[in-house]
Amino acid sequence: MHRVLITGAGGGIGRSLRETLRGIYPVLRLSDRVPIAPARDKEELDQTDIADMGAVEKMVAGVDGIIHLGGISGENTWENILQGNIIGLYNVFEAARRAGVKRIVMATSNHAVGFYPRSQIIDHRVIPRPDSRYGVSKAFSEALASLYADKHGIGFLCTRIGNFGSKPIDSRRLSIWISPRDYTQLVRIGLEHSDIHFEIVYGVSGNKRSWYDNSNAYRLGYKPQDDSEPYAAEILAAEAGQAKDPIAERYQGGTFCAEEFTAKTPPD
Ligand code: 15L
Repeated sequence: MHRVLITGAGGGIGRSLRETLRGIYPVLRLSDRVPIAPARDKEELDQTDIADMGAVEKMVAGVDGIIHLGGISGENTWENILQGNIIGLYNVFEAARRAGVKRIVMATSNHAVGFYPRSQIIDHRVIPRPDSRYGVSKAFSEALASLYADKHGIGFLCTRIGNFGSKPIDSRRLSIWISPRDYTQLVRIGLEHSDIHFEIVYGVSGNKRSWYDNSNAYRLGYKPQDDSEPYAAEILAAEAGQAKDPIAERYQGGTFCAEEFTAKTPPD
């Protein structure tokens, strides 16, 4: 990997990877829809709306690998999801194919499978159960990645990210938190592992309270260094006695499941 492109480089995960991958690859190309902090040595800046195919073709020219974080990162209107996460995503994968890119690390999300109950441990083989339009777009991203792997030979690591941050922020995130250094490790596996065709892994730290069987990540060499457990007592004490939405509490996707929920009975 000589030149690695990060899309969505101005967002929280992008800004963090900009630092943790600095010096790991000879050139980082940093792209976002909005202006980002000025380029330093060994960095290239790009401003692209990924819904614009012409701009996307320029964005991917000359890159060896892509970390695709761009697009909409939470629930939104269908029109915005369509532009950013369906059309924009297609443009990135298709332009990558035309440019001969060999590897893509994709930021998919726990919300592609958010309607699995918290009582169930799920692995990378379960069928999608999206909890939102956003979650549907992430399930679409995994399907499109599978197509571009099988038909065009691009290697994909789809990372179903839980919640990225320096520490878990609430009780739900104790099960799905990922630290910056653990996510950096997963991204590097995605770009550098010698044998990746199409893989789904959970982008979570080694959390004791995890809802995921992340054996596929471990098979690829992932050794998480962090666990949310040291934060658990304080978070649980702070939430004790708080009123909670029963739908949000029942499912892994939390409030993404509860928003706009109109079914008479909660699904199994
Ligand atoms: C996501 O997929 C979002 O990108 C992030 O903002 C959080 O909402 C996260 O999921 C989560 O479930 O906590």
